[in-house]
Amino acid sequence: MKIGIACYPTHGGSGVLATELGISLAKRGHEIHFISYSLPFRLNEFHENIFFHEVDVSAYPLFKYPPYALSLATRLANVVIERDLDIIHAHYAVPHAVSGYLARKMLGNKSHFKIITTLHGTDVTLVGADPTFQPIVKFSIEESDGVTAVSNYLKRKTIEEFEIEHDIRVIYNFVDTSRFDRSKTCCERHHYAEDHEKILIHVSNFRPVKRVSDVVRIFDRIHKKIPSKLVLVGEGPERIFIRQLAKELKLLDSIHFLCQQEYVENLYAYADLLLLPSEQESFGLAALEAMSCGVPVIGTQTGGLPEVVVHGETGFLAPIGEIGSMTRMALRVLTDDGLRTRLGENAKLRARKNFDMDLIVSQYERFYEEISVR
Ligand code: GMT
Repeated sequence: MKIGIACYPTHGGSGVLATELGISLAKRGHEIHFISYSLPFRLNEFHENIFFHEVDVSAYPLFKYPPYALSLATRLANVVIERDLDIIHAHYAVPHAVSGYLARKMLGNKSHFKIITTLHGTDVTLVGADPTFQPIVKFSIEESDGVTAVSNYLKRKTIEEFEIEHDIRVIYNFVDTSRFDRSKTCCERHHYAEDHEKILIHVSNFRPVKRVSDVVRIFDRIHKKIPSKLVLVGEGPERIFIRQLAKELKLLDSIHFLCQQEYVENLYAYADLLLLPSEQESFGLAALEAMSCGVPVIGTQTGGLPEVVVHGETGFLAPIGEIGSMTRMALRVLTDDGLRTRLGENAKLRARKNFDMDLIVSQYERFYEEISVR
């Protein structure tokens, strides 16, 4: 099939997932066209069957806000015609699904491509709940030929939020378990911690919804009890405040602030625990990638995270903001080698059994086929 993927090119989960999906589909022989404002993260190597089409947005003085959705719609319509696409797969409803709809209207009978929209989370829970976007998010979902959600939670939430009657297929996020494998990665542990210290890790886009300050406060309590280091991976609006908090708590020497990492699996290879105390998480791709590397997760009972992390089996979940409980759970895991090994092994197995790339990409392929013949 010839598939256009419209996505954010950034390090957010939706962009990562869209890119990995495109790479995997290309390996299966499909022709993949990424359409975005810059080259997606994780796509910087040569891949056969993959093409990138950049969306240029003109900034005329009259435009206070350059209309990206319109430039994207125009580019999508061009690529559909030039490359004879069968499908546009929009990742994150706003603006990708809306631009896909516009492209279809622009082309009329010249093309019969299908629009598939994958809902990732904040497009429904935050952006979608905002009254300025709510009606257009609902419209773009209803006008898509096929809609997927990354968890059962997100499907329920979408139906509740938008009173959608359109069928929504749950297709979970996936991980390349052969790449996210502790035994295959290489990095020098001693760069991050002494032999006797434990390593905690947190990976996110540092938005308020991730509650990174809870990560630092949990670490503060742990650090007072056991020798440990915290590795913070990612960039985003909260990062500056988090650094300030770390300074106030006199933790700057014990926290490594790393920017976005292309090969985060190298860091998971030595991590003892992932902290993910998010306010909302429709799935939690970071949790899955850590689990695939055998790293237990301490997180919150929120959104779709319990569909990924099984409490007591692959990690522990607590109510949002319960720093005390999360600290106690983390200390248990860090000080009990047997428990940590058991959770890590279970996590690795769960990732392989339920969320392996091959398994989930096949589900997307079947969904494309189903929608194409409708
Ligand atoms: O808000 C974010 O964390 C970014 C967002 C994205 O679209 O890039 O992440 C969402 O999509 C990921 C991939 O499907 C999910 O794993 C994340 O749980 C989800 N984030 C939230 O729901 C907060």
